[in-house]
Amino acid sequence: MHTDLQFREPQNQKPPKPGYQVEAETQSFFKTGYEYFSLSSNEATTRLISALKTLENSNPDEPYLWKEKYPRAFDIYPNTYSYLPYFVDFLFAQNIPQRIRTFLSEDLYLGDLTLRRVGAGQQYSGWHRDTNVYDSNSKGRMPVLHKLIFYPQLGRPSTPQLKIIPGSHRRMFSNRHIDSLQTRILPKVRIASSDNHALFFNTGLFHSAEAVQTEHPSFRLIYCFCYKYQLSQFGGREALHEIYQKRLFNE
Ligand SMILES: O=C(O)CCC(=O)C(=O)O
Ligand SMILES: [Fe+2]
Repeated sequence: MHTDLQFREPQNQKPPKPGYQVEAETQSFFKTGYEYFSLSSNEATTRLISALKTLENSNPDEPYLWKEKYPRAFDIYPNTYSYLPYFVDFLFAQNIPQRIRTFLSEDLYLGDLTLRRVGAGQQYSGWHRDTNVYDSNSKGRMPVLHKLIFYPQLGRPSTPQLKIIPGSHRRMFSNRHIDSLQTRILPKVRIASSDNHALFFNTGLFHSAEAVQTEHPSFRLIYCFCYKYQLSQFGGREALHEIYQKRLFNE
């Protein structure tokens, strides 16, 4: 006769609690959904910043051009990554792959990157989650992407760039209107332009771009990170995927 008796724990011996350890940074990232961290100064970063400064005053070299993606927001077209190698160099010079491993305890892959120039006027993008599920309709990429955004200061006074609501990635209401109430009542964190800081965040977090109120445009360098199997969602960027993976595993 079958009996499961042999699998029982001895009566007077409590089984140990399953033990596991989660790094403090991983826990913190899970809770807040973002990390705003200092960059180190190095040659690759200096090169990138001076290239951005040049682009502040001139158009990209032909055949590349600024193309309006949203009102007042222009991206380098047809893509940013092949315009200069500095955009990918920056990631490795700043140990971003290692940082991602610390925040998430796994590797992510680079799906795309874009340099965006935003001109003065009303904010081009208000409160949103890049991926949402309202009344069982989903919008945006799945699973949710993580982004690294660098808002360079380029020798100007620091200005507000983005607002985020810490922890909001863990708290999505299925009713859009109730969900958006969070943006009225919860504490926000403001991210300002800086040549020596960058933001890494879960894009399920509520975030909102600040209006540009200066004469000069404001820049953001946006990197989209995803799981390996999601790379196919970024059609036309296969060469970038290869460049990133080669460096990720060989450096
Ligand atoms: O341009 C910005 O500051 C924010 C852009 C944004 O919402 C995004 O990349 O998901
Ligand atoms: Fe967004």
